[in-house]
Amino acid sequence: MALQRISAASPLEQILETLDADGGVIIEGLFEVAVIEQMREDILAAAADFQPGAATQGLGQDGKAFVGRNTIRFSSLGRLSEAYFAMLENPLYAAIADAVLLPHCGSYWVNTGQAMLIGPQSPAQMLHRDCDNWPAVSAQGWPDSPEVTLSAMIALADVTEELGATRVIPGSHRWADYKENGTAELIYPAEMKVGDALVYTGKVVHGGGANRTDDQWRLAMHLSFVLGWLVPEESSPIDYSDADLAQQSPRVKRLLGHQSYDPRPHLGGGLWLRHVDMIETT
Ligand SMILES: O=C(O)CCC(=O)C(=O)O
Ligand SMILES: [Fe+2]
Repeated sequence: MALQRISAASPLEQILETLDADGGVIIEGLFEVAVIEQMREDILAAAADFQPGAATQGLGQDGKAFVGRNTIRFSSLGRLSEAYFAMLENPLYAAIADAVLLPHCGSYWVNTGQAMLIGPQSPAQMLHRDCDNWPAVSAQGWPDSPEVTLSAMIALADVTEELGATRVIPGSHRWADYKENGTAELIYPAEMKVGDALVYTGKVVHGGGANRTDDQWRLAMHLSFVLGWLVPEESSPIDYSDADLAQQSPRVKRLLGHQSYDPRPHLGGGLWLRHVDMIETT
């Protein structure tokens, strides 16, 4: 089954219906090319400081195997590029995240914004579900458990199957068995032009593709959100000081952990408090 491609100019309802039906959708032109080109330039300038295969995802050798021997990854992208903050303000991605995540939380925050550069001659990444970062929540009541995370794989330059386009199994977000990750015949490569993004829920099976070229890099970045009552992958709250974010909007401050979590209108308590009080944004 193919992933659907939808223009960013399409009605939100149509995008949400497709995402709900397939678990992922390619949104053409989701991000402004000028913003993405700035991001690409800043990511490429920083990439020389990071060794291929060095990222551990916090899991040592297991994490390295997940990331890949010739893949360069790094995060804290707002420390490298103003473009990151513009991406966090993207109104369509915000509307999709609101629709998918706010039924389960008072607010969500950044899970990670991460450069994911797949080097030449890399094998495909193992197929997986991103919601498996929070397995107790996701496995309980699967496949009707809450959506915990929403991700975008964003093309920083054109991404082809040969370069290692993300492979997705449309419909796998509804499979009866949470542990079933499918097989290669079911995958669909999310080929994209610069500025397009594959938006997918945490429940859909996917993985980075093989880079079969001898000398080209797959230039993409990942930007994901997670429910505000779960711990994100990236420690944004300590990566950015209050002063770093002084000029940013309340939304960006909240996304980067500079605001407490208020569960309302859902049940739950206030979280991420300072001196038992709410951290407010202004
Ligand atoms: O690099 C990619 O295309 C996908 C990476 C991914 O899915 C992950 O690391 O969770
Ligand atoms: Fe993933």
